[in-house]
Order: sequence, then C-alpha cells, then structure tokens
Amino acid sequence: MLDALPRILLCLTALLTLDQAGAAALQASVVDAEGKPLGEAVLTLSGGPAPTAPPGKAVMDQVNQQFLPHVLAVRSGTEVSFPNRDDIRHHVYSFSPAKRFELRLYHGTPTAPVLFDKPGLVVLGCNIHDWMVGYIYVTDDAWFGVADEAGKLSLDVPPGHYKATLWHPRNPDLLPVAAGELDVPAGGLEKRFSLVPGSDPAPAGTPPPARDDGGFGDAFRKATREAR
Ligand SMILES: [Cu+2]
Repeated sequence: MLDALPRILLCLTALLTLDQAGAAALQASVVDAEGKPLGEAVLTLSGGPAPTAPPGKAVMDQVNQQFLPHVLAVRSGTEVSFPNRDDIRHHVYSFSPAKRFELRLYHGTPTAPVLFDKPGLVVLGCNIHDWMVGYIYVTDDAWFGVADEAGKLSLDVPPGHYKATLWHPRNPDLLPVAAGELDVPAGGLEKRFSLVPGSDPAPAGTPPPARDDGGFGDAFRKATREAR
C-alpha cells in the first residue's frame, strides 16, 4: 500500500499534466440535408497550431474486390501501401493530377508504398474490376479525419481558431466545400456540420476553395470522369 501510493500520485500528476497541456478534442458530427449521419465525409481544419509530427504512413487495402477504406484521408507527404488481400490480382491506378500512378497486376503487397506529396483528391480504380473505386483525400491542412458510419469523428486539436473544410464522395465535381470557421476552447467542442451532397451548400456565387487549384481543377475533373 505504501508502495502503491506514490505510483497513484504519479498517475494523477500525469493526468493533470495532460489536461493542462490543453489537448482539447473537437467532437464533430456530419449530417446531410435531412439531418441523417453522413459517413465518409472528410473534415479538415486549418489555422491554429500545426502538428509537429511528420506525416505518417497509411494503408489502402483491397478486400473482396473493394478498396478498404473506401475513403482515406492523409496529410501531404504520406506514404500509402496497397496490400491486396484477395486471392486474385488487382491492377490499381490513378489518373488524378494530385497523383498519377499505376501498380501493375499484383498479388500481396507491392514492395514500395506510393508517396502522396501533393494536396488534392486521388481517385483510385482497378484496371480489372471496373466497380472498384476508392478515394484518397490528400490535404495540407493540419487536422483532418473521416466520419464513421454514424457521421462522427473526433480531432485532438489544441484550442484555437480554425477554418473548416468538408468533402464527401457525393460532392458536386468531387470538390471540397468551405464549412465555416470555429473556435475550439480549452474545454473542447462538440459541433455538428451539415453537408448536402449533390448540391452546393456554399452561397450562390461563392467559388469553392481554390487552394491554388491544388489538384482540384479542370484537369482533375476530367481525370475523374476518365477514372470512372
Ligand atoms: Cu481489381
């Protein structure tokens, strides 16, 4: 008991320190026009303190002749591997300007991952199985996440002022839309975003966020059509 007490105190101190560090989470839910949960929506936040960790690695599986996950969001500079877990071969490709590449007919995991170094949307296809479509959303924004089936995601953002962007596979022309600005206080924030796929939630005459046309321009739209 005498031995356990300092350890308990140590744990308590660690918890308090974490709390003081102010890792306030944003609990977001994304809904459609009817208020129904919108899974697979990508929420990104820019502004505020940027993360110091370098971009990590990510995985885009192929399972039962589908890309898994269907929507993957990564930071620019992330290496993505494409393991094929089916016992048939796939031939993965993208014509998207943000990343053109091709993994010729393969089983298992290709030895080299693919580097996604430019922001933009990458539409994945398989040369053999036309119905296989997947999306890799590459962003320069510091914070991002993909909503689960319940339309929920949480981001461990520090307190600060942020600009939000939303993307969904059913967005017109597959373009991201501005989703307003928000203040995340030290105590965290719960926020509901609504996105209306198939229509433009931005006021008429408002151009979509251009980001120097970072992979979301005409060439991108053309590539998307070709990729379908
Ligand atoms: Cu395939």
